Amino acid sequence: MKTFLKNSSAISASLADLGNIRGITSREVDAIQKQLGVNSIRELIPFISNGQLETVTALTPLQIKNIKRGLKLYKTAESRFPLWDAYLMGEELSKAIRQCPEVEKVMLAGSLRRGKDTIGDIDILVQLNDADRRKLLYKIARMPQVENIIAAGPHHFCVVLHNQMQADIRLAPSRYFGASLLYYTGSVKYNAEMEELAASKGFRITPEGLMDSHTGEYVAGEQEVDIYRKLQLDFVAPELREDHDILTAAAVHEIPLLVTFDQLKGDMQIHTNWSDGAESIAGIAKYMSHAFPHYHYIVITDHVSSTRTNHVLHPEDVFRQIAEINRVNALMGYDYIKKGAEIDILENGEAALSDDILQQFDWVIASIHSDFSRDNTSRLIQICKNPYVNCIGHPSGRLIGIRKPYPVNWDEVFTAAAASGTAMEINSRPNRLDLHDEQIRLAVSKGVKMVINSDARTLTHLDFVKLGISTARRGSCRKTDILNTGSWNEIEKFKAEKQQLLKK
Ligand code: DGT
Ligand code: CA
Ligand code: CA
Ligand code: ZN
Repeated sequence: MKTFLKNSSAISASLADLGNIRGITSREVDAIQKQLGVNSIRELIPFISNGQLETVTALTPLQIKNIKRGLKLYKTAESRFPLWDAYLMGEELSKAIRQCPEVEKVMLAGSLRRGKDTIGDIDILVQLNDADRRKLLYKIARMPQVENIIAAGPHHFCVVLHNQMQADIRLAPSRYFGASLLYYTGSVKYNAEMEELAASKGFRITPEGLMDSHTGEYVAGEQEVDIYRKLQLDFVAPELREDHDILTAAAVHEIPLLVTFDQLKGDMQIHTNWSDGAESIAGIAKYMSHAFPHYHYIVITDHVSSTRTNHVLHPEDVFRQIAEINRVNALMGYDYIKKGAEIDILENGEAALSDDILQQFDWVIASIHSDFSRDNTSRLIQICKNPYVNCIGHPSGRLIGIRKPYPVNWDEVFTAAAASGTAMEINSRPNRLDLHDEQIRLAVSKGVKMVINSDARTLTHLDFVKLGISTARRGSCRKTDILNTGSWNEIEKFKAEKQQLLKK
């Protein structure tokens, strides 16, 4: 399929050929040409999006399905990809593109740059000299990640990857790189709001630059911030460019200064091989002290349960685990590892472990692991009243693409959490991202403290916190809203305040 690219002068002709669709027969090509009047893949794509391919009578439903599969036009609601997978692939492609000497700059755009929880396709913006376009296309076609190039215009390549993701690679010169980045970062709704605001000030926003509406002249566009400045707006971080009136805040300089990854001082939910994790306590500590040098502490939070049998730590083994943590801390020379637990919330909202056990831990996360369909408002409010429960884990219970969140009146739960001094987790696992943006914004507005955790089972999972950070940023969190940007002393203070308040 990629051999046609060996001769680069044949690129445009071959790309236009319907016969390049993997597995298509000449009879099928004929039928499409006759009935839809299209001659190229690029012309065909709109007919697929609007369902007209199905009207080609000479094609059976199976043939239609195979043609779509051959093109891998998978950008549909059912086939969105987890943010983490798209992030890894986006970084990998960007790195490969950056290595081409003619390329000056590469940035991720689209929903990936905004940190949305699922991604339809990857958007990449490349700055390069226009004359080098063909060279770059040739190199992209030969990248091991790329299966097929399905469209190649003068400033846009659309490629299908071997892992079935699709990527839009767009080109822009330095003169309007920022304007293109702004446009292709989106969201569509945000772009519409920006366009309206620009129009009210006498400008037109285009991917080629901010233009004067009257003269049509280019005004700004090298960097995104140049355009914001011209419009007298604060810069809006990509994570905030969604459907929530952020431009009003930008106009009056009330954009929050968002939390960043390097502000995190520790990870407060990590599982080890004492319950359902793969790594030893010593192994995790050794790895983390190198891989996350800015962390001051980590909290080991194995599942502790007296009723569940598989992959849990039994309460009678807690003291052995504490002894092991003490041993590793002694080797490290300070109390780097804190002793935590993740416990179940019972049906009636009580903790599944008794107070005397809970008091052994430095940090207790309580989570709902049963009854996922009922309304769990009262259960979550009840657990907040336990003085030894410090945080609610993955509070909404959603598993993206698998399980809907259970019904909860978040207004009431966050009120209870703020009043009791119970933190809420931003769980960073790619299929959780729980709480998510809108819930976080509401929680923070009610004064709830948030904790960003990896909930790792393996060493590679520890990187998930990057997703927790982008999710927190989407929820408008500042450094001060995130408990684990503080020192361990501050966390001790947070715990003490709750115990003081709820003393039994
Ligand atoms: P996705 O891929 O479904 O996860 O979401 P996005 O936001 O990455 O959407 P995508 O890839 O279709 O387009 C990337 C950005 O390009 C989008 O966020 C905003 C901009 N864009 C695309 N189509 C339009 C449009 O029709 N109007 C405007 N104003 N902007 C658009
Ligand atoms: Ca996209
Ligand atoms: Ca796209
Ligand atoms: Zn859990």
